[in-house]
Amino acid sequence: MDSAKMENQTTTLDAVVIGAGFSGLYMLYRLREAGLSVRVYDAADGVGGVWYWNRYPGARCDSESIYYNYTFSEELYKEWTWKSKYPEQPDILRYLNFVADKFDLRPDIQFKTRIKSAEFDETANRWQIRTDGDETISAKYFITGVGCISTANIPNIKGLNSFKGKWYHTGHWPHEKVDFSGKRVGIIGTGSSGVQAIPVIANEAAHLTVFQRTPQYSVPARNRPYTEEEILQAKANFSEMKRQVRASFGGTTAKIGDRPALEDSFEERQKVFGDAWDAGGHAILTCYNDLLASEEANETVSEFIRSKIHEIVEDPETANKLTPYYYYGTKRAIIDTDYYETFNRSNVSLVDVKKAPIEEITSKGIRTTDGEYELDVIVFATGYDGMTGSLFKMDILGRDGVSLKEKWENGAATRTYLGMTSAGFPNMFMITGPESPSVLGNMPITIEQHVEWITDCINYLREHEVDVIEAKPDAEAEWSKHCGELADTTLYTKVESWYTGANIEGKALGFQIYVGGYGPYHQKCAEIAKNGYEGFTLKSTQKSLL
Ligand code: NA7
Repeated sequence: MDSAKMENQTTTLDAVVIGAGFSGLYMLYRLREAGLSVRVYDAADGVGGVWYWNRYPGARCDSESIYYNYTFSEELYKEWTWKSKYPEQPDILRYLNFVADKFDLRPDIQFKTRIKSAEFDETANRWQIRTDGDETISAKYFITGVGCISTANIPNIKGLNSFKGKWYHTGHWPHEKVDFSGKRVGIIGTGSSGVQAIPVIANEAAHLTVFQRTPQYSVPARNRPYTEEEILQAKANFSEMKRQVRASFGGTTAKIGDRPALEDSFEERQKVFGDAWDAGGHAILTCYNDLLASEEANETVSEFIRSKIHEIVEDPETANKLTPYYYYGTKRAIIDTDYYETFNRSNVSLVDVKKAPIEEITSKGIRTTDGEYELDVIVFATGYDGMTGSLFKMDILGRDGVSLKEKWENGAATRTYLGMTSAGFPNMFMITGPESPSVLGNMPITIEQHVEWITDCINYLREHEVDVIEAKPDAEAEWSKHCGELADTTLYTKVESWYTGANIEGKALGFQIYVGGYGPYHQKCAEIAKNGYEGFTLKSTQKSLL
């Protein structure tokens, strides 16, 4: 189907959606079902979003497969079968391709096209959107599904161009296999991507040198194939699972402990943490109800993981270098397969680049203040310009030609209403935008809620002949304040991480995630809709409704 109209070289649509990942695919499905003409644009030449680009060795999701799904279609849920507890990148990409085929989404997706700018035309009450192919699209609704971590961060290290070997970023991995056999490989970065890639690359490379700036806590994933019985049970339990995840704190059925950590004795806590460690995954973070709120409580779990690092890593000096001291869980909690064990291998070495920083990349490798490391390949596992990076890459101009970047002072003053809209940017919606719960949980669940809320909102506007919806500045200020106050009750704001923008040189610091949990957030959004879109100004060209 292609219901776009071409007028004077301008494509006219009801809605433009950016991104063909989990967000964009579902948004397309819903809006098309609602009878809108809609087109999704994506720079990639296939669906998948971050899962299209993140093809690095070991890439895997840290949400359990049975929850890392769309839940809007029971038929879809029952038709797809996951192989293992934590889905690997090729499987997730296959899943999203399966979804695109099942719902015949591709005809309304324009691949290999990047949106360069979007400007709100106040006379026509429409968005004028331009692509990198100089196509202009006029759309009533402008919807971003650009993901929270999709703009790669390649640190500005002197000399990269002079490097004679090959280099890659984990978020822009080649489609063909990168052969590390017999190679001297260096990897910079030990976040989730580095922790997943390191054991896999170490298995293949002649030598792997890990350049670590901040040591990380990581907990074994204990990934394994699902049994047939588990799959049958998950499918049979679909309706109950869907109900639970949508009302939950983080988009899974995981229960949060019912008591503070210090209510238990040291021995009791060791048992609780030990059981969670043995079970694997993120269970350890939810054993008690105050691990992310109380410094003392957090220290108990942090110290437990530190003791595990020292148990696993044979060389005490390496174990010391690998030992973190920030509050566990305030940077994205990582789960792994044999991460710490990998440092017992004779072909792996660890370089502390906080102590001896990287000075430059030379033609032969990486030079730190301590010496030069000769390498054939450099892997940047250096993360992303999160939350706002992909939004700021486009020139989004709202009322009076003010750009989103200007309004948000380059991230220093990010203000949204519900993390989905921003005053001065009418008829624009952000799926999992800043100040929504987004990355603090199992993304597909919160994406579905956003997509459904946006669809309901657009349907409401159409039914009530409303041309323009726009967040009121006071409602937005209130929401941003609320998000900040909630965040300040946690330890998240006390640690530098990509959540706070601290990983990007020169980026303004600010914690931009709603920490109140998926369920309560979903309820709040539903109430606002029920009250006739409280906090928004709704205008029609004939009449002003509010
Ligand atoms: P992360 O979690 O942002 O990790 C990036 C890593 O790269 C981290 O260890 C950084 O150290 C390190 N880094 C970044 N810049 C440099 C420079 N200039 N020198 C040395 N080391 C550097 O990104 P990931 O891709 O691993 O994971 C992103 C998310 O994807 C993850 O949270 C999941 O949600 C999925 P630092 O800690 O900043 O000192």
